[in-house]
Amino acid sequence: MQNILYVGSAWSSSWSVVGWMACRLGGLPVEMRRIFLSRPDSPPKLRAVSPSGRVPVLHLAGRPDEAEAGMVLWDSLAIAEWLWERDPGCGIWPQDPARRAYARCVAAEVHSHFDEVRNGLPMNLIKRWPLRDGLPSNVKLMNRPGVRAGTERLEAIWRDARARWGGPYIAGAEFCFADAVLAPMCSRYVTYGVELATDSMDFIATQMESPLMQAWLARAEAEADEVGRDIVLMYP
Ligand SMILES: N[C@@H](CCC(=O)N[C@@H](CS)C(=O)NCC(=O)O)C(=O)O
Repeated sequence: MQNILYVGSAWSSSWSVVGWMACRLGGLPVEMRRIFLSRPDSPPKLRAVSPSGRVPVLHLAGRPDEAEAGMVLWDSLAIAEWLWERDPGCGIWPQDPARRAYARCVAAEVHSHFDEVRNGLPMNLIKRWPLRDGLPSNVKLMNRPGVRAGTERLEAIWRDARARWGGPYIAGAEFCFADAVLAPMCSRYVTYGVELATDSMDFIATQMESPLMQAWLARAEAEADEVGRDIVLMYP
């Protein structure tokens, strides 16, 4: 029996990135199964595997005598915390308690909030927003309610984290689960060509260049070839 991680499309399902990165940071081998979202048959397919009707959702294998065998974990943060409990030395959180507490705050805040940024700048890892008169035509998107305020809060988090822990990642030298939650957020500013402060652009570049993000981007590129780039570019 294999652990199975159900995910959405690699190019557009931001929480799927988070769930997959959690499994990698936690050292859990998984078989990935994709369910396309936003299709007429998506809701029944999602409900068949996920109590919330959302992905990522992790179906655990394991021996019948293990407490969690056969369990279904249906939220990225819950998956990450289960992985940490299973192996507290794994890469989900920093080993240092202060860094770990900080990383947990960041992950929890970003997991709980920022819907305006998510909806205003939908994730699309393949698309690049067009230029008009040499400038990205993203002004309207950034002016959607809450997008600027959310962006300013994200920039404040990145700035504080680097000042406190020295970077390049949120709690120092090691990429942890808080970075996994932030990586898809960062990708939105690349997709829409949004110019932020120099230190924010540097944080975003670090996230986009991390080995885990690079591996996920390769998956998104392969999927775009498989599905057809014209279709992928139509989203959102
Ligand atoms: N809080 C959840 C959020 C999961 C979520 O909203 N996933 C989206 C995809 S990115 C989803 O499954 N949406 C259902 C749909 O589009 O039908 C988590 O952290 O796992």
